[in-house]
Amino acid sequence: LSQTMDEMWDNRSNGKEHPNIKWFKDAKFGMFIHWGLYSKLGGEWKGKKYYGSGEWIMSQGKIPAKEYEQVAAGFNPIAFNADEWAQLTADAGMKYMVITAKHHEGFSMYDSKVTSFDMVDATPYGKDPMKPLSEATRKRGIQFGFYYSQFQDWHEPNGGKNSWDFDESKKNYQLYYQQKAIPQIKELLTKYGPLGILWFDTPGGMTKEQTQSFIDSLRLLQPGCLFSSRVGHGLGDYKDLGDSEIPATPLRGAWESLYTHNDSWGYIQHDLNFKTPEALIQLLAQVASRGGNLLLNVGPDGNGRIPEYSIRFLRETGKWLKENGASIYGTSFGRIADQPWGVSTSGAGKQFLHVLHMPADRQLLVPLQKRVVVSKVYLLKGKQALKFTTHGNDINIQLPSNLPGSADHVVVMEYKGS
Ligand code: FUL
Repeated sequence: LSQTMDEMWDNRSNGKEHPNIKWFKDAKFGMFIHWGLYSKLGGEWKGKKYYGSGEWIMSQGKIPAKEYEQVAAGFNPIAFNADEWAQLTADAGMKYMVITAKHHEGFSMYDSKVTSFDMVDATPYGKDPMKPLSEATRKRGIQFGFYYSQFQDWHEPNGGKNSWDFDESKKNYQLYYQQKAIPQIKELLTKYGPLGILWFDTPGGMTKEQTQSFIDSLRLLQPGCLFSSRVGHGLGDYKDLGDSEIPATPLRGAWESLYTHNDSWGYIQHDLNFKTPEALIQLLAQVASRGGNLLLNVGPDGNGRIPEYSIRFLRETGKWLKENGASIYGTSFGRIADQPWGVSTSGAGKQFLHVLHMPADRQLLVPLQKRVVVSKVYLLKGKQALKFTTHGNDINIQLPSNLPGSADHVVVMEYKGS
């Protein structure tokens, strides 16, 4: 029997959804932040530039764990300002934040009692940035969550995937889980208030049964927290797609596409390939048209500054959302297949038509599967009514000729019937 990935996902929990999944499904847009020691390196080690994703520099450069530890001694992100990061997230129209508590490099970006390779003990900064950030974020009504690389830990002799330093065949993954990952995840679930999400990454070293009991024990600490599917074995409360992946057609259930603003998750000083506000708005509309969330990453530098381009372009995106948010938040996938002019999202009794490419003749052809009675058509911004005609099942909408430029003109089509 061939099951599509989508069907498998829908069946994974026997149709039982986490009671808190609603906020996630409605949120549609989240802030992802990759911040660690790699941010200080900025894609450069011993005078050599690296062009992969910044947070992989330790692996790319095969840097021994002991040597890499030294980076912490120079990590002093004094420009970090929790309120600024949280405010940017709010200004961008993002409804949740996920930040790296520990990435594959193994460094804890918070005050951990489990190891001294953490922000408080190992750096001149000496403070826990996650505490004020979690508070500043929640204060603005935004869900706060942590990314945690549960299996890959290149700093620990028993952690996953550091084979340039340690002999993989001699590793005791269970010991690593017991001594570092599990106690650390428990810290994250108990010291930072109610988390919206625990964003696991790169599973390994656990059977499905072990993963299930791992989840069960964590649930006791915060039953309300959602777990991402990268916990492994098809478990978790919602599905994360692959990095920078968008499905070609709608996908049911709760899920998330993850993209980064330039071409790297962690800060790289020589990567200035930032997506324009127009590109970000169109990406968000496309992901929403498939029924998912866009988790968009920024990579702050070693001083604790979010790149200027990210700040500017995210704010621009947020301006568009202020006027057009009704076509994104709380919507489900579009019922109209992709058209040359763009994509659609659905609200109750309406379709939002996202005009990403303006047709030269300003005619919007909307083919419908079946006949519906269209009662009203108007521009979402400004509510200007639009003329339309019906041809069989198709609707033809006339757009005004004097529309100012926009990455996404949203047309609302209200109708009776389903
Ligand atoms: C991947 C990681 O290996 C990357 O470094 C990044 O964190 C991305 C979001 O997920 O699996």
